[in-house]
Amino acid sequence: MLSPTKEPLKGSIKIPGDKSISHRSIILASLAKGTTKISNFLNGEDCLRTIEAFREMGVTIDIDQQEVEVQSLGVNELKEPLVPLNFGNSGTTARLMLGLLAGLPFFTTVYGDQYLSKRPMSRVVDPVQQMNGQFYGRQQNNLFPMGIVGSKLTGIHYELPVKSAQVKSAILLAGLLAEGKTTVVESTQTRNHTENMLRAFGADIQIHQNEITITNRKPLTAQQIIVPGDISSAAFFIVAGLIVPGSSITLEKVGLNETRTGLLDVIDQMGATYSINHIHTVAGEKYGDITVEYSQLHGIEIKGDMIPRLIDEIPIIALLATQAKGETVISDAGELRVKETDRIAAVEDVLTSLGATLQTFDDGMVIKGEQDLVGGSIKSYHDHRIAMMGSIASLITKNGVEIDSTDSIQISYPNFFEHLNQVKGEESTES
Ligand code: SPQ
Repeated sequence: MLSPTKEPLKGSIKIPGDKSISHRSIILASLAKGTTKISNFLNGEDCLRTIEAFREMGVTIDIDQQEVEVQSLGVNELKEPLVPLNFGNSGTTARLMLGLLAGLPFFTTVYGDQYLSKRPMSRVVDPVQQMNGQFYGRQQNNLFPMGIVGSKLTGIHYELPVKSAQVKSAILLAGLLAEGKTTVVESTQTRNHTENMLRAFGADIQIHQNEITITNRKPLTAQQIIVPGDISSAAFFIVAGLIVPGSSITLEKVGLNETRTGLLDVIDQMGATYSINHIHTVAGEKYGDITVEYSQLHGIEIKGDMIPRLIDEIPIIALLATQAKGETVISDAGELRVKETDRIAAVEDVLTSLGATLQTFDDGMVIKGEQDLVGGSIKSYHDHRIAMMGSIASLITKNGVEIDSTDSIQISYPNFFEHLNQVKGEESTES
């Protein structure tokens, strides 16, 4: 049982490394000849799946806490894996690797857990098939498990029909191995970590407004990477600090890439008191320290181009909205239905179980605040972001929160409970 807090939240937390950037650092380091050193790597379950996949292809990867060393002979020396690759719960590993494996000269089989096995892959398979990729999966090549017969790919010009950084990245990685030019056009910008890191590794990548073009003219060269803290993980403590009376928390070295900072714009519009200090940039990625104070907030509308900039934060924003005066309307977020679980349905179930009322619809929800949360038993749906949202909610409930399982939190924030207890001023009892 997670009990409500009696005291304001205080202190400073060193937020773990960004999940999206950690995945990409392993992928590009494995394609580059030489030794890449990665600091502040997210040592969580999803990123470890990406590491394991490349180890099966013959890359030497040593990991010591948050420090990783990747020694690769380069993309041309990757070996056919002897066993099926297990991507666990990781959608990012799945989508990015499909793009890459399609262009490598061997056969691979891939699979994931029961949740990943329900997530759509045709969004990647369709464009990469147009590049001559060959996939054999369940339900017309839409679902895992899947076999990939590596082939010679040819470049394409592709307009993304879905606002997805994973699809964009998969096509760029396929383009890195393809003959000719590959161009991806986005109607709304999604997170651009793949582009930033490809550039840092020396790829031939050109960006003109919303068009990204890659050719395979240049081999990648090994790098030193520092991964900023994950703003999607910081989000839980940003919201905690805003909703627990009297709180003041600092989140250190958090990634501030503008394709990810929609939450900061949201809290700004809601009237939050917060500041950002010590800003630096490494390999095109900005980071800094975020301090939030307990604030009186009001509801706002969240939609359109803002959505990809905060898609993973919507569950915790929904909790925030229960504590803001007036109506918060979230729309254009239908993508939430195909995440680790249907996050619109899960948010509705969790908040309702805790005593809140909200209305959901196909691509969003309406929440009227302020509402008192009684607390109770909730299901996490084996979704890390739902489990962490429920844990943060416990702080402001009357009776506390019982979660069926918090194991999924290992996916993106292994020391979440240590940090939660730290800001509560309590000894760590759960991890
Ligand atoms: O890896 P996974 O499971 O897809 O992770 C999630 C998350 O909440 O951690 C989504 F469920 O984040 C995605 C994000 O939603 C990570 C990501 C990336 O690293 O490229 C991009 C987003 O997904 P998408 O489908 O919009 O491209």
